[in-house]
Amino acid sequence: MASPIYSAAVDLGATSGRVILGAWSNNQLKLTEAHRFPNSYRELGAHAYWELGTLWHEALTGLRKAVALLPRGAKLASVGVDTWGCDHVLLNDAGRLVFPTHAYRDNRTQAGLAALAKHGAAQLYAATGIPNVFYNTSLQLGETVARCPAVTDLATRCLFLPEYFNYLLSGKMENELTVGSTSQLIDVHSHDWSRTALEHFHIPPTWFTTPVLSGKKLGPVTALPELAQTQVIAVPGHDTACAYDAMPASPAGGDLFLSSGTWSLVGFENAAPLLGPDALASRIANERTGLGGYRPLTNVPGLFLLEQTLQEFNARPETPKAWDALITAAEKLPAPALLLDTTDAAFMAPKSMRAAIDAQLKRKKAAVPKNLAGYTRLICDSIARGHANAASNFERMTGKKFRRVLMVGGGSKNRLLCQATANAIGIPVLSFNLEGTAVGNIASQLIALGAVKDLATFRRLLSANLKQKTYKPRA
Ligand code: LFR
Repeated sequence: MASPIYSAAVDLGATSGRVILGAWSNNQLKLTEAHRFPNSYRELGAHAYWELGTLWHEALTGLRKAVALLPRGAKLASVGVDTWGCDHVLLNDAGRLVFPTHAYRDNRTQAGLAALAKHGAAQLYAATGIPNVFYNTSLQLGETVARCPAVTDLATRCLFLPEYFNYLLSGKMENELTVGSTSQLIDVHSHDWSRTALEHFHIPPTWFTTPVLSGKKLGPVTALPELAQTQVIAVPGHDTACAYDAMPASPAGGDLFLSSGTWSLVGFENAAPLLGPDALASRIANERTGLGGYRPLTNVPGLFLLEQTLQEFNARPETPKAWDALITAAEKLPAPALLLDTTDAAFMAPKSMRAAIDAQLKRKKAAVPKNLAGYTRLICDSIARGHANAASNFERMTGKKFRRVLMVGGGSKNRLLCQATANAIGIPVLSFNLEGTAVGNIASQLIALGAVKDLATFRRLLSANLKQKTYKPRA
């Protein structure tokens, strides 16, 4: 038996981060969670920022723990980093941060969002394939440059968060395509930055270099002496691109992908982008795969609504048993008479999620839920309706008929959400108890190391060993 190949995924989400150790042997991937930690943005005055020092500290702690898990004499071959999209740092050539790192939920982009909606959204959609959404990097950098113009004298580089962590690990500054494609600044027809978009937002083109594709070896880890022989590999830096790579998709097609977490990313892989007024009105984002393909998707507000509500009730279930009790109570309730419009701007970063939900219901003259189970039921059914709307938009625009939904991420453990999604779309949901983002991250490393031929091979091998649960649609 060949000895296993060990790779680590640093996988940072907006509400939690983890470092996962992958061991590949006999065509099977075994995952061990080395470290998990909470993450949240913090408000300072009127703005919201990420705590990068804390994230870096936790990433290093996780890597040390991953190394401690290795059998005697074994080496960590590689490490890759993925994070949520859009957020970025501005640096000078010496790698010093010259501007604080805002969180994408900061409301600083509202004026730009409204201005672009009035003028320019369609041209930018034609250029980048990305709709006008409040979190876009384009709006964020546009605001930075307009409000703090001196930043253009200080900054020489813009790195997205996974690229910044790659830099801290390896000393190499590189932009990468998948996370770049969340920005609304990549040309939808090439693998490079869009001049049209950069000019529109007055963003210096010199801040970026041509993005590398997934699998590029950046060099050995320089940040930790014990990892001096470990390669830093540029994996798909965008967590959603990693999650999509991990989908055990049928080679025959017909699968709709759903990565369910803070957001629900509903989409599929396609040879070409979906463009034009209908795609723009349906908020379809033509994000990119690690090798430059297209993954048209809709970003449906997801479990952020539930997470925030649980926090407010001070009742976040801490164990699987406690989760089960909450979900069982919610399932027993009658279906809500009216579902939420989860795209309501009031749900994006509310002071109180419960109050925002109640306000929408009152506006629509619907009764507010009586208890936490009631909110849980309403939120899950409403998120599922969002999934179904996205699916029917894709079918209308492409003439495709999806046969199954493949679901990964935290939400795939929530049977209420899985069942509601099957019911709302009317096709089976296959849920995989899979850390999709970490698996996709490690898949790219294994391919770059030559341990697996390509992504299709990885998916085939992965499917052979995956546990799945099927939710058939019910009337
Ligand atoms: C999910 C995700 C989404 C992106 C959102 C904001 O974690 O990366 O794909 O739209 O976060 O960046």
